[in-house]
Amino acid sequence: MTEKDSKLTATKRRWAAEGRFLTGREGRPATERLPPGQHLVTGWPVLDLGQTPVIDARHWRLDVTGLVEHPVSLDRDGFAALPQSAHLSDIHCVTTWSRYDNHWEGVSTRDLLDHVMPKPEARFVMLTSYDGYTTNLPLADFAVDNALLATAWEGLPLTREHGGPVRLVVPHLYFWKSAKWIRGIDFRAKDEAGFWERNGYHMRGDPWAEERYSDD
Ligand SMILES: Nc1nc2c(c(=O)[nH]1)N[C@H]1C(S)=C(S)[C@@H](COP(=O)(O)O)O[C@H]1N2
Ligand SMILES: [Mo]
Repeated sequence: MTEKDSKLTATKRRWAAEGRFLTGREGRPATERLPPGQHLVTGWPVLDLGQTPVIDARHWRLDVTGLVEHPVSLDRDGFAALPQSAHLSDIHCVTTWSRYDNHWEGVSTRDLLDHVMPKPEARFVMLTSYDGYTTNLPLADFAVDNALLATAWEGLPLTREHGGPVRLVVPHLYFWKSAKWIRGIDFRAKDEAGFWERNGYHMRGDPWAEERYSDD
């Protein structure tokens, strides 16, 4: 094993260990797929702040900053050079719709983490987007094995209205945590509220625990 390989293995082991402490996922009964208070839809609703940013792919960048060993500013080619993954997952929106079986392709958050190497004191991430949106989540949630920076849905490039060219998908949390048109990921020691979290939404947003609003 090279030194780099053993370092990667150590990081992956750390994410896995942190994931064990996640609440909610274990609390989910194996027979139930629809979280409480949700209803199933077959279409895919569009929800945003009322403006769809126009992002020229030639100028797109993803800046990874804060408590990481290797901060990066990735352009389209740098992002495409990262390992590519595919995941199948369900969407749960806090406005009560859920959509099953979404096929996503992109860069898994684990592979991004192995690229930037978060420092031990990093515990949260703040995501920023091209429309001015922000959202916060615990690093352990960001790092789950089926979370990804998605560039494709159902085999086609992610449309602009759904967050293309690149959006986050963290399937085990309400969908407001899955930032569309992502432009920055900042690693932090402390949890700070993003846009909806400042406006009454929950800091974590686990659909199985119905963590919809901050007073829940
Ligand atoms: N940049 C950005 N990301 C965002 C939002 C937004 O307004 N701006 N809305 C969030 C909310 S509330 C939801 S439910 C989902 C909606 O994603 P969709 O439009 O692809 O269904 O995106 C989330 N990510
Ligand atoms: Mo939402």
